[in-house]
Amino acid sequence: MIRRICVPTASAALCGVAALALAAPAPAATVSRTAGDLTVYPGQSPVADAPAGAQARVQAVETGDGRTIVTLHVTGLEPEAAYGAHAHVAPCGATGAAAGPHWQHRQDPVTPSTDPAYANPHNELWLDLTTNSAGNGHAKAVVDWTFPSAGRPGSVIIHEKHTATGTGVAGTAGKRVACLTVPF
Ligand SMILES: [Cu+2]
Repeated sequence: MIRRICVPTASAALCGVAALALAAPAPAATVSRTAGDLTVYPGQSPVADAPAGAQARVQAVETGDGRTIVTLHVTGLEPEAAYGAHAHVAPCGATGAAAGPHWQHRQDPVTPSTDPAYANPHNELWLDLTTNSAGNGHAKAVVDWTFPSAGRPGSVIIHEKHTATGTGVAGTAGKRVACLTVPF
């Protein structure tokens, strides 16, 4: 049996198709929903900074079949700019560094993690986006796992450029220009 599953968000519905076995999977469940002013770290980047007053909204949904969907919406960033974004391990602090490294599903034994086997969008939450002419943008990450009961990410960091994927640079996206604390 094939059923269409839709998850309402503030702006639209996220829809997917799920195949149901004899026993129906658990229904989709919203894990967390966070919205607010971004903590901005001005003057970090000549490429794409984060203006004061920029806002973000993050929602995490467990689909009920072992997957997790995380969405990011931003407003008030620089227009037509290519930002990187990821879930990081710690909440936002006074500097971008306070959020710590990227949160990983399978922890890379090497720090910093720039090995594409670990620093990739299946093992981390990558939410890169390009803003429109008004400075607004959105991104969605879909991963094949759910969050552990303890040790979840603490924030989403916005970086000055899109995320690199090559060996030795995987996961890097330049300066940290803004942050939203997200209790995932
Ligand atoms: Cu990051």
